[in-house]
Amino acid sequence: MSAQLVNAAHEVDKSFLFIFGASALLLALLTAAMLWFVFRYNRKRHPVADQTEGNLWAEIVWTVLPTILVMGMFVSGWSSYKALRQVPAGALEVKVTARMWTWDFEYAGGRKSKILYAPVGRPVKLLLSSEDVLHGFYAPAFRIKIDTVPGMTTYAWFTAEKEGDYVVFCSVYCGLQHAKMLTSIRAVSQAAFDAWLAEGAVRSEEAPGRALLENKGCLGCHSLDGSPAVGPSFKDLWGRKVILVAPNGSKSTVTTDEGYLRRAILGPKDRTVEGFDPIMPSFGGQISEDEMTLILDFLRTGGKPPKDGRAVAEAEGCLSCHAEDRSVLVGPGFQGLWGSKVTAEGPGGEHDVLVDRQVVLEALSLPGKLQLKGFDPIMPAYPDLSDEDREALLGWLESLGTDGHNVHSGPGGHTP
Ligand code: HEC
Ligand code: HEC
Ligand SMILES: [Cu+2]
Repeated sequence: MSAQLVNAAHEVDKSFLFIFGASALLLALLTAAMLWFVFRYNRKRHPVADQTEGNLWAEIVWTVLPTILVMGMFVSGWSSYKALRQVPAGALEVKVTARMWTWDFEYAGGRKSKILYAPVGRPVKLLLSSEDVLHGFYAPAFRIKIDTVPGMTTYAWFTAEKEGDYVVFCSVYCGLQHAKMLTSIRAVSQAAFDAWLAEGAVRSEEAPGRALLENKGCLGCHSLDGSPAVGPSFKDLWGRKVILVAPNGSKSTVTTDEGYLRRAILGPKDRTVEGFDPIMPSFGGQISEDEMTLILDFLRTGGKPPKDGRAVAEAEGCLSCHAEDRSVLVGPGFQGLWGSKVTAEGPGGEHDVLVDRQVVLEALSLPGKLQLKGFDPIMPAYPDLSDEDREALLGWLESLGTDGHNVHSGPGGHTP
């Protein structure tokens, strides 16, 4: 045996065949001997039993033969075991993380995936661990089955010889969705693999929120389409009312706003959603603030592209009083408004105000509160804007603003 075996699976097969063959032979011999004794020494042919004591040859044969056989099985088993444990040099390393109830794969360079991509003909070394309980990585096509243990890294390797999809199971009973803890190994040509690896970084940015939920394993327990799963579906999660149950059984109703969702994800949780088991792991320390923003955005918008703020402004009629550029219609032009200083007048006289998120929110809910100098107080209130529309509008205004040196004056005044 050399350390450069192309594929340990063949060694496993050889060993299996040997042991199977030896067992089959033994079974055949024993059955034949048994039948022979039944025939030759039954009561008709052999009414009186012989008493035989101490047959040296028979004792040698039944000691030596089985010993040889068992040693043969050991040697062949050992050689296949060695092949499984000796990873050829130059193997591609992939990090495998098991968690209830999904598999994550991470490649050099940071690309992650939910199914294991492997180039045909190249040995792949798996470095396995678990985030929660004991699982087992079982890929029968490649004759590997190895435990994944929390807090410990185990390894295994394989070489795919043909392109195709090969199933991967979890081999350790690990809870409710154990049977669904499936993934596959997708063997592709080296060229296709390289292309996939290169394209990866770009593609995972397309829907970063969704990719994150997938990478963090959330989608193993939460559905996106409203279908029932281990946890509540993420569909329309934002802003709904949920009933929470405390360990002592008392119930309370909360609205799923940002603060609540943060706590639900980062824990520690003192209450669980009614009708569900308290098995959601707490992700405190595992989710950065940037990632949290992406997740919350995704939960809020359901991954739909954000609404176009300009379209909202048009639909709500803002553009009949406000121009998109700096020109003044009935109200100040939107361009450059955000982030600029405006002069407001009130009972206490004139004062400068910086137009920021707070000011715009107020303009939409209590337009009379801040009265711009030189304009008529006719800006209507928009108390019924949906959160989504309001955020889209704010985003759009912000994108038009912040050059800092704007002067807005009323229709009677002069435009800079
Ligand atoms: C092992 C399964 C599991 C995983 C993994 C999991 N959750 Fe949960 N999650 C649950 C269960 C069960 C509940 C409901 C019980 C409770 O409140 O703890 C829940 C509740 C929640 C809630 C509150 C939902 C509501 O209706 O109030 C949010 C938000 C949430 N999970 C987000 C996440 C996010 C984000 C991730 C990934 C970072 C994640 N979960 C990973 C099982 C899971
Ligand atoms: C009927 C005309 C009219 C419509 C429609 C209108 N505005 Fe105004 N808006 C004004 C006038 C006039 C002012 C300046 C007087 C004032 O401050 O109330 C103003 C002021 C503002 C300001 C400056 C901040 C402030 O508190 O004064 C913002 C921001 C603004 N509007 C945004 C909007 C948005 C967004 C919409 C659409 C959802 C909208 N406006 C619709 C007339 C209008
Ligand atoms: Cu498992």
